[in-house]
Amino acid sequence: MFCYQCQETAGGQGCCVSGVCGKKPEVAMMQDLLVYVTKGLASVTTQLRAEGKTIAESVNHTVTFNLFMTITNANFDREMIVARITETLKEKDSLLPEVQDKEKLSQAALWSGGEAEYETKAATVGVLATENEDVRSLRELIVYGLKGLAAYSKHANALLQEDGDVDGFIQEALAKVQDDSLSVEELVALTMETGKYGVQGMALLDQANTGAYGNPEITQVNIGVGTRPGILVSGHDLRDLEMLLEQTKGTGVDVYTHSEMLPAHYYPFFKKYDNFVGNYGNAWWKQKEEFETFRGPILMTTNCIVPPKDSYKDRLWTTGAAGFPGCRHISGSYGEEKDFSELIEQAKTCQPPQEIEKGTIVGGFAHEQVFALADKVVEAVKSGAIKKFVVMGGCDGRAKKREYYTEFAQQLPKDTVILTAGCAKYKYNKLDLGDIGGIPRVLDAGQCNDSYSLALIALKLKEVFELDDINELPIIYNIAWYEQKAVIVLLALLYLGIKNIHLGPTLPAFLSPNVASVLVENFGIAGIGTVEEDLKLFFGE
Ligand code: SF4
Ligand code: SF3
Repeated sequence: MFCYQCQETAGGQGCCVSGVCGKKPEVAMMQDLLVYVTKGLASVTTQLRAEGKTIAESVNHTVTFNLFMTITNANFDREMIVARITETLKEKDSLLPEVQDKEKLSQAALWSGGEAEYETKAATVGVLATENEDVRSLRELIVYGLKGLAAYSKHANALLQEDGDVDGFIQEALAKVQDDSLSVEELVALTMETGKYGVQGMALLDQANTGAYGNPEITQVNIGVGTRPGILVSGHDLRDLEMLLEQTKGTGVDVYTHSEMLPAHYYPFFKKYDNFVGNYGNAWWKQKEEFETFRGPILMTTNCIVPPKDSYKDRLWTTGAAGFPGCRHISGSYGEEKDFSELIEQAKTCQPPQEIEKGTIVGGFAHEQVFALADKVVEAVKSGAIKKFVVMGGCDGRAKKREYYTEFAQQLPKDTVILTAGCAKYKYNKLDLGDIGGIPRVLDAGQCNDSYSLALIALKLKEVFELDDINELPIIYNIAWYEQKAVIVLLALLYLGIKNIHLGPTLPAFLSPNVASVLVENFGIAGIGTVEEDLKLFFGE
């Protein structure tokens, strides 16, 4: 196996023996093959579109679902992945006869085989199949961005929102990364275009979420526990949460959020459920301790799954693109009502969660809420009460080096406000950082996809202050990354023209030295230093 798609990759180089995330080589190989056959399908659909044909929504969904399954920590179930490969080949083979000019198709589009051949084929189609290091780097940067974009599209699709342009682009880009005739310059341009569609995909998801559940609003979220048994929901899929809340009504079972599901509390729609008690615990990587003490069933709607301990494995359930061998999976396609009854029955037999924290945390500062506070914010900037905003969104992770973000938040000058989204916030959202004239110093917009809100807020401030360039705003970007959703967020910010983003705790292993220098020269991308060095760099103090 070879995988270097996430920040925790072995030795900062690549996982070759087994994944630091727990991904076994036999799973990694099948994921490589799933990506390959999905590229083949994308080559076919892209050619069909060029020939004037329309592609069915179900085919678009196959592509996004497949990519989502290969995101870090989403799916560890080899059998599920093998089944997807078989289905995808079948779908591709049924479309193939419709293509008029087969010369335009990639090798992946023309390959087909039975399960017995998967292993041998997988060994030839991984990341290292591209020999030129810079081409490989750009191809993977694009594919990882597409994985993030596919995940966000899939969440929007779950709420029956579609954007055919985004799907068309994902497939076209997948077709292009197989094309050996593309130059490095063309691949750089395709990277930027991926960012453009990243913005469009996040906008689609924002519309889907706010259309279904209202605009996030300032909310105090309970981090303590109640006295009844509970179900813990993690991941990013709000539609799954809605179905679970409906089905737990009046059952005596409470529902709590974990990690990336926390922002669900900010939506007006979910406030009507009396049994929606609060948020339990912290970011994804604390699962081993927190799922144990939770005592009830846990539903993983997406990434990030930490391979479970035996002590709670029978309480861990997956749905959607998530999967783990030996854990029960709840099926249900787009628009279908999923049946959570077994999980709810299990909850009834469990002890209430053990209290690990008490109190509340505040969030809900997505675009509309911040726009509603715009006068106050603008006044605070004009009066000098707020000197700078610091975007500290992105992912959390286990690396010790990430303590940097806690210290950085603590040591920031008191006239700065942190804007955040994603699970990176758990590094500082329980510190008492105070407020500036009633504006909390940590404004949490929501999930990682709600980084879109942060971009809208920046654009709004640019308009209010009548600036020509978004980079003239008093905003610093110090972003943490872990998996591929963060890659699409980064590409989206670059597309919006944001420069001098600091990315940590380490730069991606998949950036070759040459590709990294393109990013440094054109966008001023940089890593992080020590807290002291960086505070000096940003504030000259
Ligand atoms: Fe390694 Fe990350 Fe790939 Fe897992 S996802 S195998 S930790 S690079
Ligand atoms: Fe977190 Fe996975 Fe990235 Fe969605 S839950 S931000 S790491």
